[in-house]
Amino acid sequence: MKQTVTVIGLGYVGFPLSLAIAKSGKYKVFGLTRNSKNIHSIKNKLAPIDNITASLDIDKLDLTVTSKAQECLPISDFIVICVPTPVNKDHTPDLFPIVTTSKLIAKFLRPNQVIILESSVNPGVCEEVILPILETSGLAGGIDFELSHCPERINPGDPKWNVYNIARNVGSLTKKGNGITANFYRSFLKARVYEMGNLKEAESTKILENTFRDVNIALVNELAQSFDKMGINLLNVIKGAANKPFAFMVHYPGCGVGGHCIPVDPYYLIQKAKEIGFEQKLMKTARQINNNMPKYTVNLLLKALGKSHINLKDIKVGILGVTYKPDVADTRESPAITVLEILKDKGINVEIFDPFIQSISTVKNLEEILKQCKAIILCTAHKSFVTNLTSEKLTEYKTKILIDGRNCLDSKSLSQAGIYYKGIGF
Ligand code: SAJ
Repeated sequence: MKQTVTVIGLGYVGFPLSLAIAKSGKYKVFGLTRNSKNIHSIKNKLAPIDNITASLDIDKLDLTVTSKAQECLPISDFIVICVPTPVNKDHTPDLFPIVTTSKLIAKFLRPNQVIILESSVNPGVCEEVILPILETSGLAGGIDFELSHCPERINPGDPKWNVYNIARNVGSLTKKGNGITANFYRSFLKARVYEMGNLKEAESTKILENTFRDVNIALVNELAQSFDKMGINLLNVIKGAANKPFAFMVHYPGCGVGGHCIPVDPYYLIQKAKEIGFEQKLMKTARQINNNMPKYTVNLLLKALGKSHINLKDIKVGILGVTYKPDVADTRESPAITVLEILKDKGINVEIFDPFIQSISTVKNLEEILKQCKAIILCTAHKSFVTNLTSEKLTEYKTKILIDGRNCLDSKSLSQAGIYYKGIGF
């Protein structure tokens, strides 16, 4: 008799996961979501997200998608929580999705169920937030049911790393429960599954991974500003440092840090540390540096306009790309959105084009924006931009200024064509 699994949340994390579990053929899988759009897509055999591993044939799988918790939670052996863990406007953690989901599970909780959180949280959320809510059922965690944490590691748009081959860490209330949860993941993944000492260790691995990335990006973003003043090409310096065969990991400067992980996760730990009276100075400074990059990028444009004796009133600025990373239709925490807000606050006329986000685009294609805008800020290195924004094309459309927020274009040929080209860090 197959065991039953319910995955709550069918976005970038939950949908590929529910597919992977269903594809193993070992479980009856339910996808539980309130998102009727996702339910509709999946019932019509369409992946609700553009994650590469998710565009597979859905109707051959034992995967039932529903919005009715009573249909699946009471009969599930494993319940996996894959709901968003965003931050509020003041950067404090927004645990509302986790809390409401935990309350929903508590309503149907029964003995021997294994509740697994995949969403990224700071150390302590499982035991201090989720566990007390689940125990309102009258059942005791670690005795009547298990609570585990297996932090998600999805890298949207990555053609190589996917839910099947990315190693995972698992932490639980009890050692026995940890073994059960680790073996559950081992039953449908190819990757190694590592058993951590406890829930807090598992929660902390994810925060460390992403804070590490945010701090290192902040380092090169700060260097981009000082090296620019010193007339040093940071990209060449990074290239040189990268040929060191050990103890160096490349990160690149840019117009800012977006996405649902990197710019968000550090705030969870900053807040947790604050609650216990500790200030995470380095993480906070890194967040300030990265959050300032959209403003720094706009200032590069203003400087270019000044140097080119172009009045702000006389020009329309084109924004190329609004997603937070290339070729992924996701604008969460995207620095491009902040660039747009800054330009609009300055009363600058803008046009927007992102082939992945038609809803925000104000023109239909790249040619249209080049025709209308003689000053361009590139915020996302979509493949189509890198391929088409050649010196020939920009000369044809008489582009005057190009601020390359992702250092992804051929600076030499554009400058030689007489275009005022400026990257971040050179
Ligand atoms: N960015 C830089 N400079 C860099 C790298 C990234 O400015 O050197 C910017 C990107 O433009 C983007 C943001 O940071 O706006 C985040 O980029 P990302 O490549 O980290 O993209 P994410 O958010 O999809 O990160 C995911 C994360 N995966 C999980 O959290 C499970 C992250 O941990 C991975 O390290 C990352 O993929 C990856 O390796 O690509």
